[in-house]
Amino acid sequence: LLDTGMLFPRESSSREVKELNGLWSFRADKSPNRNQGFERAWYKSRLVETGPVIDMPVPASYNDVTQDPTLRDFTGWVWYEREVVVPSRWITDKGTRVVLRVGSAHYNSIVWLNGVKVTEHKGGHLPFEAEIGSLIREDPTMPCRITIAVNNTLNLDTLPPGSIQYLNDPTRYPDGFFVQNYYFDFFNYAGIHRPVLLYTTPKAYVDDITVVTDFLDNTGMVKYEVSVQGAAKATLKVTLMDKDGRCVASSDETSGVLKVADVNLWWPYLMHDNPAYLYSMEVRLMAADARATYEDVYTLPVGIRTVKVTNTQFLINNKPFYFHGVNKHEDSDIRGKGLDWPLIVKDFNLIKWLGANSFRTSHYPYAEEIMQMCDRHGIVVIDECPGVGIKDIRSFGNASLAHHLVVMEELVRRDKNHPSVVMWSVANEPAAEMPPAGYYFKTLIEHTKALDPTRPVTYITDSNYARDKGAPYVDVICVNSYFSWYHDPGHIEVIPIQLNTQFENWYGKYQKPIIQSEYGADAVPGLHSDPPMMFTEEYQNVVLESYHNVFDQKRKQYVIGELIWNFADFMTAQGITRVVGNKKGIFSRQRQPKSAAFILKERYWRLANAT
Ligand code: GCB
Repeated sequence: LLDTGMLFPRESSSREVKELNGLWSFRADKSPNRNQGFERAWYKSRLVETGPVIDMPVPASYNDVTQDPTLRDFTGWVWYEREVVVPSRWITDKGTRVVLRVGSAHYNSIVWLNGVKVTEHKGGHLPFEAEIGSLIREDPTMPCRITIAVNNTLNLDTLPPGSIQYLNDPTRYPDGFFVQNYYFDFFNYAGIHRPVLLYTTPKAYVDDITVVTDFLDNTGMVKYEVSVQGAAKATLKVTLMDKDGRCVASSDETSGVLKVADVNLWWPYLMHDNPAYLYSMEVRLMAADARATYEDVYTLPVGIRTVKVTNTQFLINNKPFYFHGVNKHEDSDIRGKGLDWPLIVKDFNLIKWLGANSFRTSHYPYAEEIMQMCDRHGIVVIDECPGVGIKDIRSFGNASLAHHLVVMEELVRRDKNHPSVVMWSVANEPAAEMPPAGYYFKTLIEHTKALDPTRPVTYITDSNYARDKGAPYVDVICVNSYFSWYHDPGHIEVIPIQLNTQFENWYGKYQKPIIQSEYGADAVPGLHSDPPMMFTEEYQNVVLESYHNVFDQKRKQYVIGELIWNFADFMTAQGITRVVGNKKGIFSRQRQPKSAAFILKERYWRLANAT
């Protein structure tokens, strides 16, 4: 199990944050073995001294920023570097911990400070960090040079998995030709995707906080546990404050239960007229050593709510919750998967315009900044790990499983305190009928439940209800289907019968509630035909409406949600079924509505008003 916390870096009276976003120097290692950077130790000097560099924005995917097709489609190590001015008080005050944090970099990363390796991390969607205080103090006159090498190569043990295929036929391919194959349907954008920053804490500090919430009648309960590092002896003051900053409960213990009278529960928006209520939990740590007294202050937003699953319902605060929402991607023009505030805010505005109450983080964890927005806006989240494209039997092996367990540990550690997160998804459309899938998902789901006993766990399936080997272990059945698209293309009339059969089969076998976790059809914006034909806006409309008719019959029984595929068009690898990306968005990639968006808007508001 992971032995440190990963609290979101926040400023406080004891903590400073310095963002390192902006332009970094950059070079892709295009040497034949992709390894020149290591052979020549590019991290030892300034990057510009070992070859040409270009400007690269951080955060952003590097793929779509230049005019160079070999960089867009690059597989291998790329090198980022910049120098930082560290405030002198951080250096002179030896009681200050200085931490370098990367919000995410895809996929495998190694980080050096002034040529000394400080950390490495496998996995493209979760944060990692390293303490660098002692290194920057070694020679305070030296500039602080940060080098980050990032490799986007996917193999059978990465998550998501992929494989490299060498094509050695000299009559057909140039020398050294290889391709990166992967079995998921979005472009393998790469680079430093989320903010890089330095932050400080005192030497003795709050390392982690875990809250679990409950309520009885009007009394809220916040069960908490604080872990402290760097202090043999410390005193703690935990204060829970309401929205107006008034203390509603407090304690001096490192763990305990805070009771909140006349509790304001955290409700999804549309479900309550005072939704998304957040308390603030201030954790104040006082530690003393022979020379000085340190104080660390960290404030965590806390939403008090419960989640439960029955045979037929999903309950939030004991009230049935029906998911009517979207699947998303972190994806947009030019920046690829790079965190972008205008885009994030636009997407939230569109979600609310639609009247959607939820989304799934298909197919990997999104930036924690997005999870915080969900907490504040009352948008419910199914939090998915990057277990997408597990199709090759070798990806069910021990090494893959071991890594998958670690990724779930990292995800739960980061997102456990978000009230908006109501369920974990450990995978999307794995080859769940293969023999090793039973053991694999049993282990993975049990591990996730041990990490977080409070949330249901699922994975998203597209396999046959009778042969799916992981379904016995999930709490909620999440099914994807594309009737009249990938099956019986053009035949809308099959949808009612096939969709009814799908629901009846799954419910009949498992008696668990079901979410239609994907459905949809591609529509090229502006393409029209009546009668509808595939790829037109009209066809997308009738597919959605046919699905909706069936949802409405089953909604009162055991179908507990519908998530459209997809919120917006997004980029994919090039292939004969994709027209510059996947066009199943109800918004274009530029976030303009197709006509389906208006159908969903009408439906979601109707559903919201019906509950
Ligand atoms: C799916 C996948 C999703 C794809 C979608 C499609 O089942 O889960 O990643 O993009 O279908 O459009 O094919």
